[in-house]
Amino acid sequence: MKRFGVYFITSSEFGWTHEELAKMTLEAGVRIIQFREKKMSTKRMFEIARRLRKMTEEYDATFIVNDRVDLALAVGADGVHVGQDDLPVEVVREIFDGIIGVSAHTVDEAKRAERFADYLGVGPVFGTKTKKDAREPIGVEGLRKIVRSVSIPVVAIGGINRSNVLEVLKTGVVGVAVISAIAGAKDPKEEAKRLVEIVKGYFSSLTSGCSDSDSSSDSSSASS
Ligand code: 3NM
Repeated sequence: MKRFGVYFITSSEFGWTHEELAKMTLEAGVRIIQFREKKMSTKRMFEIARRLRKMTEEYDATFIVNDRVDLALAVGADGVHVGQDDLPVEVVREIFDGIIGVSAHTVDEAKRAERFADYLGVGPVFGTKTKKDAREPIGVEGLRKIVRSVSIPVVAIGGINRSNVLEVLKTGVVGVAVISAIAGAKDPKEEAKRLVEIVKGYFSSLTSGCSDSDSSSDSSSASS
């Protein structure tokens, strides 16, 4: 697993379908898509997830299903992402042979998940309206602390957009997970393109050695 870059999470709450958002963001250069849906029937979710699996395959992109290991297995997703209140990650590891992501909000949660997870989703970094039960924002410093405390890749989440993405990247994360900055934009494809460009630019500046990132905490080239 290398850098994730822009990790887009689909949502049906911004006037677009999951498929429309996936298409626009894949065309914009996003290469990791998570299907996140809390309200639909399992049957409907299965149909959508199957289509997203096909679309991501066509773009050679990684496909992750949120919460639902059963759906991830049923559609052949590359990965599943679970929260602190979902199936315990050690159980997911026993039944799912793919990429496993876990949400963590504290150093303790991060360290506990680290043994079984492939990557962590850490946040909310900033305030977010998208997740109704989101915890208090941890801020860039809170994020940096967690990144430094684990040796697996970290993806930052929560209120991330074009104007704050660079300070987030400098903590050493491998990517930024985004919903509203893209799904809530007037032109999601254009917004995704811009965000992808900024993130790519940042990572290539690291490779060419001309960034002011905190190299002691930079795990963004982590591989697993
Ligand atoms: N998980 P936006 S915050 C899905 O803290 C989700 O674990 C979070 O959406 C966490 O980019 C969040 O619109 C919402 O803020 C992210």
